[in-house]
Amino acid sequence: MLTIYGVYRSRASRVYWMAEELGLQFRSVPVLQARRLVSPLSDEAPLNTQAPDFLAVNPMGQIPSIKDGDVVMHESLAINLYLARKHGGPLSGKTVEEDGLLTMWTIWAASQVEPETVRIVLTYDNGLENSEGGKQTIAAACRSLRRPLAALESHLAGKQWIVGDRFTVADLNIAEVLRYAQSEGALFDAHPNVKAWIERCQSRPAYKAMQATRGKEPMEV
Ligand SMILES: N[C@@H](CCC(=O)N[C@@H](CS)C(=O)NCC(=O)O)C(=O)O
Repeated sequence: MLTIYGVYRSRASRVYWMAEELGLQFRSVPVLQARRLVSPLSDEAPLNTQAPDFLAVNPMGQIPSIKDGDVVMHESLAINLYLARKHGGPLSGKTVEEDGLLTMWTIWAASQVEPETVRIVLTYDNGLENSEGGKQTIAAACRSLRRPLAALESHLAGKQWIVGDRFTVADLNIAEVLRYAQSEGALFDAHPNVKAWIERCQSRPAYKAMQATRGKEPMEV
């Protein structure tokens, strides 16, 4: 059975959403981010990203990771490409060409979008969004997101989904990366195709199921 290491309040949410979409049975091993703990290496600390037992799974000390038979994988977006390809169906590419586009859009999300959206979400996580420095960080990230969002806006003109005529792993991966910027409503108001598309993605039952479980997870540990 597929094992997912992580917690829902992390990038593991992407993999949990994917597993829901595919109707996969999985075992979830809760691994907390070490940065959320005062003494991650103490004997009483829950399993976390700096624990030797977890570093044996992912020497990078990051969640999510998966074990699937003999395969151990890290990198949330790559895990989703793997699960889509392994389990097939509409979320995966029907042709080599579609497969190439799913990979392209996923790498685009990781390289062109995520560094900026993470700056935004971390500013909020650290409670700095109303500080002068925090406001400047968010404004700079929003400026850097203008070009990728404009590109996505024109790509989505007259389209419901990123690749082909259906929801795929590319939609899921990009929607999860962009979710980190959703606090910035004006960014989405300025890109109505992107706004309507992300709402479509987030209205899917599998997304709602993932969010329902995430909502039950404690914010503080
Ligand atoms: N590129 C990696 C990034 C993984 C990552 O940075 N995960 C964070 C949680 S969202 C983490 O494990 N941080 C370790 C920590 O905070 O201790 C991926 O997409 O899987």
